[in-house]
Amino acid sequence: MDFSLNEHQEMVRDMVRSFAEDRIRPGAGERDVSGEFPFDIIREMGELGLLGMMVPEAYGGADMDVLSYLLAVEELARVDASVAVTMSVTNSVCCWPILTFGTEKQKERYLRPLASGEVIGGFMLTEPSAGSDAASLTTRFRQEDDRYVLNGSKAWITNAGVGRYFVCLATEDPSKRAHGISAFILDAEQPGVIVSRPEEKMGLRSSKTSMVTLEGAEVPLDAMLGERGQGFKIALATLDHSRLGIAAQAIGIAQAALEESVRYARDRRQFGRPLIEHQAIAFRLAEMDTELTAARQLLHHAAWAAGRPGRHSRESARAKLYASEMVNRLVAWAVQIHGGYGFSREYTVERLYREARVTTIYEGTSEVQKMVIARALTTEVT
Ligand code: COS
Repeated sequence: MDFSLNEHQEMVRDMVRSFAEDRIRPGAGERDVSGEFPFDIIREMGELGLLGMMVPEAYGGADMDVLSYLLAVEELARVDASVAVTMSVTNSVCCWPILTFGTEKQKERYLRPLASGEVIGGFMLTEPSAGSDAASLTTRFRQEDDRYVLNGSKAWITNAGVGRYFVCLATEDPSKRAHGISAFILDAEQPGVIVSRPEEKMGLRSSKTSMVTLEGAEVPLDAMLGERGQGFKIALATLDHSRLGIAAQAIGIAQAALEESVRYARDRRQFGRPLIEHQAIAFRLAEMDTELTAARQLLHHAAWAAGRPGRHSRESARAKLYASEMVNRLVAWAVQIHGGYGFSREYTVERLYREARVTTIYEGTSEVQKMVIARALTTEVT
């Protein structure tokens, strides 16, 4: 068993790390306050191939493996989780399902602009009354001559207002639950797509998230993704993939929390010596390092599973569950180590504390991840 990264993966990690340090870190704190979306940075990331990382070169992508993508997400999140989520959403819930379930024509048409960063992508599943119970969604579609027409409300849509192409789930009959749902590639640049004011979020403040109302939104017939009635399976397979990105985001935030804590514990003196020479603090840092490494190994194992044929729902759920719960413990400890300074906006750990919070919630709560894992257990144990 070899735990090392290959040369290519190391190169991607190093390249993203230096881009994140040079271009993203300088304005991260300011953007957190202003909520300004970093269009320039996202465009540059497109030029670097970071928005279509797993898209083959034939469609303008960087043609990289899942682990390279996850390393990139981690490096971005270590510096600015808002940028990381904008990037991971475009890669994993927009490019990935189009690549996996799309027709040749759809791949040619939608992946190229997404992979180059010309446009940003997203995913419209959640609704005001359909969160964890995703099959209860009520956004309706009907066919009208040469197009589908969609009506309903989508909630918590990341990249709404800044993105153009969205994989959108809608039903032809809510009573059919999962089996009535189809997936569409929706172009948000049309009058039938109405984006509300961005949500005022606790963290990830410079990534944009809004409610979207579909009022007669039109989708051409050839922009249905996969077969009619297969949308729910497409959505869940997409989430199996995208949850890896959220785990990577959690790991990046945790890495930053650990680094900030070690630095602070080395510099800050109390009772005549640096904090790190107090066993209570040193042991806490050791626990942080261990939990972080455990989460990373679980994620890399899930990335390996994702590269194999068949479903990897349970591996993704475990990685996302553990990493997101882990980061919330770590950021709380990081704030504690910083004492009063950790409660101040002047210190990065305050932002990390807020950024971490959503990771146990979006792309499936911790409770949903446990449902996925527990269901696998019930069928596995005889
Ligand atoms: N990949 C592909 N197909 C899947 C799947 C997966 N990971 N998981 C389930 N399916 C299939 C099932 O096999 C079933 O198909 P059949 O009816 O043909 O047998 C169908 O999908 C319905 O599955 P199930 O009955 O298990 O669906 P549930 O309504 O019970 O939902 C959970 C299961 C809770 C796991 C799902 O609703 C979920 O993940 N919810 C959270 C949604 C989420 O993450 N929201 C955040 C949105 S993005 S911010």
